[in-house]
Amino acid sequence: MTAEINFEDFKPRVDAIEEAFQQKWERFRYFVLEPDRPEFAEGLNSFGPEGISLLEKAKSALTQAKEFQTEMLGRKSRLSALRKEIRNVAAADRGVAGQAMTRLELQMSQPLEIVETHLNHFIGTILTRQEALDVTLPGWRPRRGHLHPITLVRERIEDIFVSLGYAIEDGREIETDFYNFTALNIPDNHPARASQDTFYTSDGFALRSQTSTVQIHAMQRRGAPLRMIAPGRVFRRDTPDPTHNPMFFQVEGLCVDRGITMAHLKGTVAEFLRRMFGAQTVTRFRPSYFPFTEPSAEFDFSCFKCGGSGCRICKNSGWIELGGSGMVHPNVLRGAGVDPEEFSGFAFGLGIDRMVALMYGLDDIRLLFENDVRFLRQFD
Ligand code: FA5
Repeated sequence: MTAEINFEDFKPRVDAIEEAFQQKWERFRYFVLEPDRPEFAEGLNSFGPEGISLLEKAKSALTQAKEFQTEMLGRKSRLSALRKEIRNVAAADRGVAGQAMTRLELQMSQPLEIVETHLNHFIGTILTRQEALDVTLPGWRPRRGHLHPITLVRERIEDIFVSLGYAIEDGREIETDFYNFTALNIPDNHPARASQDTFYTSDGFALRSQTSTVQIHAMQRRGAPLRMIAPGRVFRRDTPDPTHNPMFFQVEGLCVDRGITMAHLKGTVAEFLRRMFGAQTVTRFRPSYFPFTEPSAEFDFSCFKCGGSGCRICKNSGWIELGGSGMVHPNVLRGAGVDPEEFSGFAFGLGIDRMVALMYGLDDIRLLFENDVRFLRQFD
């Protein structure tokens, strides 16, 4: 049987628990204050490093307060162990010992309960504020996109030719040897057929190297008479530089009818360029050679910047080179099923990318395909 203990011996053990409580309580004492008091937030500072948010600190304080409560008042606490000893206290002292224990228990449990309630309230307020939605705030307006400069110029070219009575044809980007070369009167040994100049697929198709291929498709499909333009992408094995890309855009033009002459070609190109660059624009034709036209000519127009006196854009020549043209070769008409005895026609082709560069004063056409939004935004 255990020896009886009196209150004198029991009391120091109660005091020791209280002392342990007081030491740790120091950190939690701010939280019995109302959570909107500045001291409350200050008290949280010891619950996490400087950088973390008040919310994180409050969550950590709440976890630690719960651990503290378990340590002091839980089943395995010193208080709980001491409570079991009460029956060993001498009967005369048992009442006071019991009262001392109850007082200590309340002294610890009540403030800790307040601390937990306040911390929960504090955390709840922050979460509500974070999730709050101000329905009166203006919404985010999505940024409107805009057309690429090449598309802008292509559409302008299309508008002009549609108003001159031309249809718009859509061609294929992958072509057979026949459409890319043979039907265009390009002989078997012509350098353009070499793989140094043209991209071939492994099964013998070629990426079209010019929009002239659409001439053949259009004549085969529609027959003569015919007026069409065909804007589109073309591919050449050119090394990129300020005026070359391996992929670029051309516009092809074709007019086939009875009695079409070089005069119609010159009149059409001159009218197109006047509408494109202004009434003062002058056009000139220089003799040239293309296998699919005879005679052939390249055409230039007077510089839209300096009007012909010479500047940086026209490299001081006063003229800007734009494209190739000519009277459609009888072999091409015949190959596409049009009788060259009855019909004649003219064709022309020009590069859109260089035209865009000239119009917007770009000194490098590679900018057009770098997809740098800082560059593209300028065309909004
Ligand atoms: C032709 O492609 C002919 N098909 C034009 C033609 C059509 C002649 C109908 C007669 C009848 P050329 O190879 O010169 O021609 O190219 C025409 C235009 O494409 C050039 O004036 C130039 O503006 C543009 N061009 C050529 N190579 C490139 C390139 N690598 N990058 C950007 N533009 C280019």
